Amino acid sequence: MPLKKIILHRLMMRMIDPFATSFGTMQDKEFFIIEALDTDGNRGFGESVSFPIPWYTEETVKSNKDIIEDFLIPILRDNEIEHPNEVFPLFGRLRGNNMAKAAIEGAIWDLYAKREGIPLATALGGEKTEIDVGISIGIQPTMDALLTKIDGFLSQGYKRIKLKIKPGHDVEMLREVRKAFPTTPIMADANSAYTLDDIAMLKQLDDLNLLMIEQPLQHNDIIDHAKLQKEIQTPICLDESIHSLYDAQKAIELGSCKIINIKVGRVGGLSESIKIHDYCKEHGIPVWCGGMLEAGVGRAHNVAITTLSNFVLPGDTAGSSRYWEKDIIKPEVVVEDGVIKVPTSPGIGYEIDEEALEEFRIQKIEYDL
Ligand code: OSB
Ligand code: MG
Repeated sequence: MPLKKIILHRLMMRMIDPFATSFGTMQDKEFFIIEALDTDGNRGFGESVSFPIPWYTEETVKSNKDIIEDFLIPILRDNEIEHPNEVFPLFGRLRGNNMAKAAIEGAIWDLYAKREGIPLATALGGEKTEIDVGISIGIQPTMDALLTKIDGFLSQGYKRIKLKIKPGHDVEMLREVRKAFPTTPIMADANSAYTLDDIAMLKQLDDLNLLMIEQPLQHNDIIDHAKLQKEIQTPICLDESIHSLYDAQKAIELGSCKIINIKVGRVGGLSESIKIHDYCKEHGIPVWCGGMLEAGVGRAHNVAITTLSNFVLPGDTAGSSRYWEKDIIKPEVVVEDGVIKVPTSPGIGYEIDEEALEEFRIQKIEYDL
């Protein structure tokens, strides 16, 4: 691929509602859109999903910029790339920094699919024409507010509800929700808020018929999760602990989880996501696509990867309007009856809304390749 230039667009967007988890509350989202240009005038787009504060993983918006500028751009300058599958191995000499790597790789995948004239989903080997989606609801100030939120999202058609939990806001809250919504597919996400000392509480969740509990224990752990999974019936889904195919293999071998949440940024990109997907499929482990409160570009990538066949559980890829007054793509991602129709035009299948990009942009940096 005749790569010509990489552009970093640093954006600041305000979410309609604050999003509260066990690790903190977010409303203003600062992130990068990465644009990859070739010498033929094609433009591919990726999105970096790191947050300004390193409370989900160790990466930050600033660390992403440094890694991209100091290491990833020089690698792109020094190497010819025929296919996007070559990008992650080229970056492989550098440890970690998966979100920085994934943002660049994602832009190159989009560029590749556009050059081939095929949808990104097709380029990735996906076959679904529409995907099922659920919704992740942050911790709410009151029980009434929470029940109203759930009701509203169910009437919009979302196929499963994910509720954030933390110590003191867990089993009783979930019991009340289960009472109000006896048959709704519900799951809980702890974002690493518990330890094995909390096993008595975690066992009580078994009565609530939850689809799964996501990342109850420490963010890099697979040992204690294996111990916990032996003690509880609720399937454990790992999020934070899985950074690579290697992690997925070890977690499955140990019995640390029965389900895996794949986030493209967390695992270093689409190529590694496909590998994890394939390995999980061979080993009978269902996967679903997690979210990082993405704007339209990252959202479009999530839609594309979810078209692979083992994404059998509804993901967190909600519609643009759940987060943003105005998104940066045209059309926006729309959810109807709990499904998103997969776009059929080349690449990510959504156009960049150039006016919106400019409106939200706080910095633009260009790197010639
Ligand atoms: O743990 O899945 C998570 C948001 C920010 C950081 C971590 C997580 C989340 C979500 C929201 O659950 C998913 C989304 O709607 O994008
Ligand atoms: Mg999670």
